[in-house]
Amino acid sequence: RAIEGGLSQAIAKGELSLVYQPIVAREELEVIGFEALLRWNTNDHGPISPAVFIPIAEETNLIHELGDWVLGESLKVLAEWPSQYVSVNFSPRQFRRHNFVARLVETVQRAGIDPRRVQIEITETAIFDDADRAADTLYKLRQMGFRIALDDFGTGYSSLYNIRKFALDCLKIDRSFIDGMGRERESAAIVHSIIHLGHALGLGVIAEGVETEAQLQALRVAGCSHMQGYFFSRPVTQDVACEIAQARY
Ligand code: G
Ligand code: G
Ligand code: MN
Ligand code: NA
Repeated sequence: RAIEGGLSQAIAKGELSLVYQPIVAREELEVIGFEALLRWNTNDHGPISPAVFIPIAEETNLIHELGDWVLGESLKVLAEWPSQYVSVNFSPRQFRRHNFVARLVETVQRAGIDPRRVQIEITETAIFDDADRAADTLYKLRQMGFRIALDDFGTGYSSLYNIRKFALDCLKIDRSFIDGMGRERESAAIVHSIIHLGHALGLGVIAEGVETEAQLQALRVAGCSHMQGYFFSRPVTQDVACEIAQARY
């Protein structure tokens, strides 16, 4: 397929880049980390969304090459921030790759980075399909000091019973629920439930897709610990991320 062919050359052609979106803490709204988000700007057809090309990369081995590039770049920019962590998305196949933990540890050590400044974002599908193996992988990562975030929480098929098994640091509430919060009682109820669940399990909760002051206030009242979204900042270039990180607003 055309996308697959283009993607296999995207790194060499310099068509890939990362943007970074701040994650803020609820009280002072200080920036405690950034999520790294991949962008592909093709010379021939302009930008293609990761929502389109990540699934295609997932079907082939290209996801590993892309993932290695993303991690390498994320660790480079991390060295320019005073204290923040970088939150990196890993697709299910990356997470299940042979020697995933060993490779990650080696890359991070070689870059001279403290694993506590690296957050691994995985989705429910990555861990609930083979729960025992995933639990073992997460345990090892956590032992090494990595942070673990469960992304898009609430949209998958997680068994709440199984979630106890996993060594997690935080849940990321999917932005569809934040979006619906002001309009539908159901979304608001789900947001509150996830925040309570997080507290009960000793996990942080990051609300994604916060776009308005009203959402920020509602989330604060509900006790949500961290937030991310256009209200604070869109994903920004490496240079802007560095300014934001230094300013610690
Ligand atoms: O940034 P945007 O909303 O366009 O991202 C769309 C989707 O692509 C999101 O689900 C996001 O998690 C995913 N994504 C973005 N960057 C990466 C990446 O570096 N690796 C993986 N595996 N997924 C990514
Ligand atoms: O699946 P994941 O959570 O990794 O996807 C993150 C995606 O959400 C990114 O593509 C990012 O650009 C997008 N995003 C981040 N903040 C907002 C927001 O406030 N509103 C909307 N609509 N999208 C957002
Ligand atoms: Mn994410
Ligand atoms: Na998400």
